[in-house]
Order: sequence, then C-alpha cells, then structure tokens
Amino acid sequence: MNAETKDRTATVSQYTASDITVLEGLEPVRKRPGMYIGSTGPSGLHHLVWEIVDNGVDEAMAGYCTRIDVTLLADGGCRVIDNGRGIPIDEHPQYKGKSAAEVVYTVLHAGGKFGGGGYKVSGGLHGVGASVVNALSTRLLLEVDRGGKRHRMEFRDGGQPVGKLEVVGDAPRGRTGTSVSFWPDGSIFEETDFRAQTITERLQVYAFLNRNLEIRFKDERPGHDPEPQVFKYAGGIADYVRHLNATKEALFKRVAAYSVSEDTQEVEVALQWNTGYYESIHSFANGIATIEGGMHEDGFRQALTSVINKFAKSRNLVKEGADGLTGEDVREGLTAIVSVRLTEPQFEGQTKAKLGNTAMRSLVARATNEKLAEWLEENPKEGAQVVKKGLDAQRARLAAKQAKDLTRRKSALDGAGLPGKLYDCSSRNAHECELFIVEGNSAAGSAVKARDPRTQAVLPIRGKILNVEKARVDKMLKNAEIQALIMAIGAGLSEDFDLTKIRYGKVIILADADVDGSHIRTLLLTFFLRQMKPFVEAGHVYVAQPPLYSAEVGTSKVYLKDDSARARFLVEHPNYNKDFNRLKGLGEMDWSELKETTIDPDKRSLLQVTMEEASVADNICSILMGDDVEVRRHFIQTNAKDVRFLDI
Ligand code: 0RA
Repeated sequence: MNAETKDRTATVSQYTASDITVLEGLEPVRKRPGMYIGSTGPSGLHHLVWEIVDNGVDEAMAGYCTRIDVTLLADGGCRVIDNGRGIPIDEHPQYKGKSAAEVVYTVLHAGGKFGGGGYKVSGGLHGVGASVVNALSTRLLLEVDRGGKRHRMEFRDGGQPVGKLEVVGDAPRGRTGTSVSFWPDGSIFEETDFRAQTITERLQVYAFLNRNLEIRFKDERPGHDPEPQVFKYAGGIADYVRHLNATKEALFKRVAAYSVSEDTQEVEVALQWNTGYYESIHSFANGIATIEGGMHEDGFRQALTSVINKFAKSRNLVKEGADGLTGEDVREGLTAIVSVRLTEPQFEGQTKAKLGNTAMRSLVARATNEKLAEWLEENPKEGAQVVKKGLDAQRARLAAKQAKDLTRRKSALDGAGLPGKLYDCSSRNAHECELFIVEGNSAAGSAVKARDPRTQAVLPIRGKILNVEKARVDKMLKNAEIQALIMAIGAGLSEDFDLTKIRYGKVIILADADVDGSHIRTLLLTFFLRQMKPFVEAGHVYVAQPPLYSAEVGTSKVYLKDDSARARFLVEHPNYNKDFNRLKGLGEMDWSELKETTIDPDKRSLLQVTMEEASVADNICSILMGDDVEVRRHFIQTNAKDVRFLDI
C-alpha cells in the first residue's frame, strides 16, 4: 500500500491527547499476563515485540513512518525505533500533570486505537499495546523526538514511572520519532531469551505488507550473528509471493497482482502458481494475519474459480459440456496473498483470526472478477497453463476418489483393516492409546519389547516414506507406508478426516537424533500436516527422540537428551568427572535401556522420553498450526540443516 492511500484511509483528525481513552490500571496485566499476551512462554514473550513494532507499523500505515529499527540488545533488552511523528507528549486532559506518552504507557487500554480519532486503519487485535509491555518489563525506556527536542521517560518494575517525561536535549535536525527499549520481566516469563528467527520472519512479513517500509534488524547479543538484516520491498505482496514460491518451481515467471481501493476500504492481491499440489493462500486484514480466513478469502476463492472457468470456456480450453473445474482444482499449486485494509475490522473465530466483515467478500470478489479476468486476457499463455494444471488436478481428483473408495471397501472387508506390520495395543480406548512410529524393524523390535502392550502400539515404517509434497493424491494413496499409516490411525484423510474416529490419542514419531531421523520426521510431519491437519492442530501428534547420552550419578543413571542437556547437566554437577555414555540409535538400543529412559518408571513402561519431549512436540504442533507452509520450511531449516527435504 502506498503512502497516498494510507494518508486517505487514515485521516488523522486533529488528534490530541484527549483522544486517548482510558480504561484501567496495570495490576491486572501482571496478575494474569496470559489474558493479555496469550501465554508466558515464548509466544507471549515475542508478543511484547509485536506490540511495540505494531505501533511503528501503524504509524507507517498512517503514512508518517518510513523506517523501523529493531535491535536485540546485548543485555537482553529489545529496542524499537521508528521515524514517525513521535508519541504525543502534551498533557493529558484527564490526567492532569501527566503527559499523553506517560498515560499511554501506564494506563491499560490507553492508546489512539481505542479512541474515536487517531488511526482509522489499525488492527484492533493487537491493540492491548504499550502499557502491557511496560507492565511485563523490569525496565522500559521511552524516547520521543518531537518539536525539535528529545524527550525521555523511564519506567521500572512493571511500569512504575521513574520521574516525569523530561527534555534531555535537542532532537537531531528535523527528526521526529519514537524509541522504545524494554527488558522483559524474568519473574513473569518462563524464559526471556528472544529468538532472532521468530522476530525476523515476522518483520519480513510486515515489510512485504507495507511496500517500501524499511525494517532493519540487528542482534547485538553476545554469540549471535551481528550482521544487520534489512527488509524493504518495492514490490510489496508480489515480492511476498515470489518469496514463498522461491523454493518451489513456479508454473510461469509472472506474478499476477491487482488492487482496488475505495473510500474506506481497499484490497491488494498477488498470486502465482507453482508446479506443486497444495494451495497456500495467506490473507491479512490491516496487516494482521487472518489464519482462519474469513470474508476476504471467501470472496477471493469464489471469484477465482469463476474467473478461471470463464476464461477456459471462452478460449475453448475445455470440452463442450465437460464438468467445470472445482475450486480445489484451480487452487492446486496456488500461492496467493490477499491483503485488505478497512476501518472497522471484525475479527471472529476461535482465535479471533477470521475476518467477519461481509463487505470484504464483495470487494475482493469484485476486484478479482474484474482485474484477474483482465490479467488472463493480457497473459493468455499463462492462463492456458493454469487451466491445464486445473484439468490435471481434476483428473487426479477423480482417480483419487476411486482409490479412496477402494481402500474404504478393502478395510471393511478385512475386518479391522489394520496393516500387517502394526504391533497394536489391546486397549480400545483411544484416549489412553499411543502409537509409536519407528524407523525400521530393529527399532520396532526394541520398542515392542519395552512397551506397555495394553496402551502402546508400534508401527515400523520402512526407510523414507513418500514425500507427499511431491506427489498427487492418487499416487500417494498407492504408497504402502502411507496406506499403513492411514489404516492404523483409522480416521481417513484430507477432507474426509474424522477426528472422532482416531484409534490413538497420541501419535509419536520416534526417530533418531541424526540426519536420517530428522528427514523421516519431517516427511511424516509433512504428511500429517497436509493430510490430517485437524489431528496436528488438536495436539495429537508428538515428536520424540531417544536420548543421546547417559551419565552415572551415584548408583543411578541419568539420561540426557542432547548436547545442550549434557551442558546443563555439567553446570548442575560441576564435580562430575566420569565419561558420558553415548547411546546408539533406537535400532541398536537395548530394550532395557529404552525402558530406563522412562520419566516415571513406576507408572509407565516404554519410551516416556516422549514426555520430556512433549514440550518440544507441543512446540512443533503449535508451530505447524501457525502458518503452515512458511513455518514448515523453517522447521526443516532448523532441525535438519543438512537436507532440504521438500526440495529433493
Ligand atoms: C497518536 C498520535 C500521534 C502519534 C502517535 C500516536 C504515535 C504513537 C506511536 C507509538 C510508537 N510510535 C509512535 N508514533 C506515533 C501523532 C499526533 C500528532 O502529531 O498530531
């Protein structure tokens, strides 16, 4: 979105300190941080960063800010500088003797976003704002350049002002802007270490969505990469689409992009197909990711199907009287960004990430019907490629339906319809049942000996399973390993997946800590994510690893998951002078060793390593839920540096 349109949509109507509405004090935030930032884990910690960066991005959306600098400071703080107008510093009419800036940072729900004036276009979802960050920090330093002066104010211990806002000198010539540095409170958060990659990924998306906004990131913490990263995209969301398709093979070079902008609402769309088989539509409302979709996405899908079918007919690319392409057919391999801006977004759905404004459906549909049709007329060769891909998808869909019907009938005839190599458990109560997926027969051998046969089942899979990212459904369904997985879990797949039919409450991918294990884990996660998404989202899919080391402490044996666990152990046991026993992979592990890796040996019999791993697994589940394609790629990079699985 360019500065002109921002100026118009975000009419700054003589904004004064009185526009800042006031709700309540800060204590509730420290009492129940989860209510304000979701959690006190890593997600909540990073929420603090988003809150502060959002304010700068709002200022950019309003057309006043062109650059934001985010720095992770050597002492654990985070600093965000923008070159916007600077937070207002005049006295707040309802709070005599307090500057508006102080009120914004010390009063809950204070901020332009909640008043009538100020920003017309802003998220609302992230609006809990600056005071929440202050409440959850041991220290916050605010500096405002405005009216030729530099102002400073400091807060300590969860938002207590240290003195008043004061002028500390002149602002650099002509400069306005805001700098906020904060130090998250270690007594609130489980951990206070920011993760650079989490931050840069989000900053990059902000930069894509705000064409030409320059966002810089620097990590000054010891031991981290000090190289600054710069995100600035002249192409906006078209660059975003290119970026998303960069690791894939694009169906053609061009990115289709169009926008329509009216008085108080606007839409921008960019799209390109790749030769893969999945759709990847990312939608946003006022810069906020609408993971659950909503009216803008509905309008886009609906119009896309219709536009492509019309184009196919008008160019005689489909046979007379043949079935039209379905939405699914035309979206195969589609990467698209749909970004809308509107004055009063209604966020609905479970996670408040679904756009409810019906006006957005017609706006996006209208824009797509008109502008995408034009684009196809101007790019008929690309249009024909899209239609051909849709027809291929249609054929595969029909073949897959036959294959599925066959599998369904087969499992009905086979009685239970369970795969031959499954070592099932005896309980039929899915809640207490766990399925361990292990690599190869020898690993299965150890696992079967160590398990509790009542509740723990083991399914060996052979070598690398099919990469479902690279195969169409019909081929996938013919794959023996995939068939075994589907049958064992017993709840179908893709649209037909029925969470109520699952045979296990937990599916645990148990793979070694080496590169092969990492590869297999990723292939399996890719399969679950693509074909049994609700299963992953409901938190049933876990990842476990047998420990890499054991150590002897007195007469007992301690298992250590990996090198960092070993390092932590050495900190806790500074006098430890024996060797560590390096365990082999699952396949070579003795079943008694496997049994000993139980967290609570009295209660459970097998592989309760998984319980230590559960946090890791939960993490992965929530990561996978967030933003599938992008995050999966990130998962792959962080966990298997040596292999680019999905691109093999
Ligand atoms: C309300 C009004 C004005 C600026 C801002 C808010 C503002 C807030 C933040 C928070 C971080 N950076 C920010 N930059 C600007 C402008 C009032 C005026 O100049 O008329």
